[in-house]
Amino acid sequence: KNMNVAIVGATGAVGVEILSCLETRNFPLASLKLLASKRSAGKQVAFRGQTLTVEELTPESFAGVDLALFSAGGDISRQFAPIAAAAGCVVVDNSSAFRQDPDVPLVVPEINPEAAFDHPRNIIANPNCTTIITLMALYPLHLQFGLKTVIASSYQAVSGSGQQGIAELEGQVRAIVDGHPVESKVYPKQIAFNLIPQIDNFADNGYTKEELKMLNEGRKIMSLPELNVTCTCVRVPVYRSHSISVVAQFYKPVDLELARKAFDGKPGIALMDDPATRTWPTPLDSTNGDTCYVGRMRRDLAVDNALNLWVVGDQVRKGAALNAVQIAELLASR
Ligand code: 2RA
Repeated sequence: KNMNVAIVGATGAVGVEILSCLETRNFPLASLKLLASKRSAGKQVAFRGQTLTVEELTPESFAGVDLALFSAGGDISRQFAPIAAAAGCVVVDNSSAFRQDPDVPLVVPEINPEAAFDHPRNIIANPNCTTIITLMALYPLHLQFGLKTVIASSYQAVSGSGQQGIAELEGQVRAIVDGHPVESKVYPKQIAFNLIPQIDNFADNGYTKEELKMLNEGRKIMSLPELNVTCTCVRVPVYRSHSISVVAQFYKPVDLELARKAFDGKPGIALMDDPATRTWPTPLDSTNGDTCYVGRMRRDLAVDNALNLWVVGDQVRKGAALNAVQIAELLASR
């Protein structure tokens, strides 16, 4: 069914990638509307050999729209997603605004596709990028061994902060190479050649909201209310892909050879793992691609009945834009 689609936040890092996914995946479009702030209105954007003009987002923008893909921050989603939904539009929202709402499904198409069709508020939430990428590796293992506990550390690309994050890293590297003073606006300290152990705000328990997303979203997406997750999320000077180091403990006895086969035939995830040939995935291997990669898989030495593994994935694509478009494809398929 050809759909009338709108992209809210069309000029942002994720919005641009959503457009690319719609184009390369030949999404069944009846029409496409690009919506952004007043500042971006009027911009010309190439799409399928045509030129589209970015329009200013207003409450009236959703008339005649079947599906709206939002990636313009939580405030815009909280204000406009209910307006779009009330206009009869189904919203796929990339922000964290509705993810924990019991009436809003939180969907990774490879994990819980059926949840996408139960959206009483006409809103479907796209999970956080780090959650999506980590679960792409953990879910096949969960099916084999029953996931119990996750201990993770993430190494998150600056694209997670949008175009401004990418620009800050590039600007700082250039300044350092040229011997010019370094400016930090997006992050509290220099990110170039550095690591920042805070992503999003702190909660009362000393964790950041980013770290609690892995716990809360993991439980909801896999319907595992007993799942235990502890996570440290770190910003690293990488442009586009997130990497996560994971210790995953299971209920059923773990078998490494069986675990290595768990990804066979699973779309969107692949093993890249052979220590003998120094084969393991890096952020540059997943950047601009649709596939998440798993490597360094081994039985954990400290935690019983657990696997230790390394996962990488493109934060802008599978972490955000591609996952949202795949949800849209699920809806278009019915
Ligand atoms: C980040 N996951 O990386 C958050 C939002 N994209 O900043």
